[in-house]
Amino acid sequence: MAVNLLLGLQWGDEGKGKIVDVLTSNYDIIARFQGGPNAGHTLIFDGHKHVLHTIPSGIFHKEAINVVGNGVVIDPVIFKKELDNLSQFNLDFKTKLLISRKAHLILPTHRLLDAASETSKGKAKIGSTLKGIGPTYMDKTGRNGMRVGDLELEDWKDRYAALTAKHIKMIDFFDVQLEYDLKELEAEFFVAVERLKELTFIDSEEYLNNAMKNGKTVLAEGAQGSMLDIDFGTYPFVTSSTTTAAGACTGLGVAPNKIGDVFGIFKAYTTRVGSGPFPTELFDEDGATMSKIGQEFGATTGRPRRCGWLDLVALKYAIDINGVTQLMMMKGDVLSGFKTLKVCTSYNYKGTEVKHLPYNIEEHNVTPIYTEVKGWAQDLTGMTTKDTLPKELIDYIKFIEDFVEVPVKIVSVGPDRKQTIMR
Ligand code: 2SA
Ligand code: MG
Repeated sequence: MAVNLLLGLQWGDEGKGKIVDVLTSNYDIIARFQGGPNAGHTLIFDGHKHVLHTIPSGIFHKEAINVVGNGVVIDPVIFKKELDNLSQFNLDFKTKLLISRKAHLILPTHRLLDAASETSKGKAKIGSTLKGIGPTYMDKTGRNGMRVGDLELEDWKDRYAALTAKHIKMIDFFDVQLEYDLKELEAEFFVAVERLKELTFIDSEEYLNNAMKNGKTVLAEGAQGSMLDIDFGTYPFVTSSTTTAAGACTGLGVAPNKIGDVFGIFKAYTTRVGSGPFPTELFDEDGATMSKIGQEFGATTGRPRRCGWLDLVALKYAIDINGVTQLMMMKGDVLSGFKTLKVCTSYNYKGTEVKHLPYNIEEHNVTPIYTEVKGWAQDLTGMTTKDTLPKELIDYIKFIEDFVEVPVKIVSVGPDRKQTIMR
């Protein structure tokens, strides 16, 4: 049995949470392999909206087991809040939600370090979610981090104290004004750790490989997007984990030859939250319409997301890196009413037309070259079958498929589980 992957191909917020939720009934296990509470996966069903940060999006399905893999970073405080928010559903977390012992912990001081680093950068800041993601992965690769499994050791509080003391010195080094009450943060952290310890810790690589040997199906749920990948994204304006397909191997302990289908999710347009280059960004009425109709606000921080046209150069780049086998197009409904749609099909890079993503895509180096296609007027949100989709939308999809050479298998026409059309 293989692991299928589901990944965002742009700068995050493609709608991964919704699609995992739609697909979950086909899988025994849903696993997160990277990122942490910087993610905001929104699920809408039965008229209610739920935002998940660390917990995999299969949690609402009766049968699915949800695994938080070793590549994830966990903030016990945010995790506890997430569990508390789900209390109304009477879910059996002890059996449905399994946590890798090798996942790293976000300490309160990691969050403070994130804030100190961002403040010290001034205008050049990354625009991080301030959840402590960067500093936690730094401690992981710097071999200083604390892991979930450490919480089973007698002396975990000593380790915590030593790492925190080091962080405080580092915060001082940044020399920025930061208000915090460490005692208060610590008290909250210790309570949250006790809640986390009530869950089941596992050696997730062994668990997943055994499960697959026993015929179980696994869906690995990515967070953020390929253009935020630590290696292949718009560095340094990226997150600190491997958001691309390879991250599922290192973040779960499954071998590359166990990867089956790779589902690539993209929006019919593009959004980005945080700083960094975004060649097709719009600063006009069209961008404002996408933002308004698409309700483009960060699901974790509430920040407005920047909006722009679909960038097929960047999309094709992401598809290649991930080995995408099927595409899923989200939020086509938001584009209803645009007479003409622009699609970026190449860049003018320092005076030359290029069809690949160059090393520098800052706006002074890159201008998008657009192909115009006809828009559609119809409201898509009530449509349920592919036969009802307007011709112009089908042409738009066909244009994308021809360019990237991968089929679009799902078209989402609204945020609800039910607003999903299979092709
Ligand atoms: P970080 O916090 O260190 O990972 O931030 C680094 C960059 O990665 C971006 N990033 C994201 N981009 C889109 N969506 C994300 N999740 C939330 C959402 C974001 C929010 O679902 O809306 O609520 O603001 C996410 N997480 C990280 C981030 O903006 C930085 O550019
Ligand atoms: Mg999101």
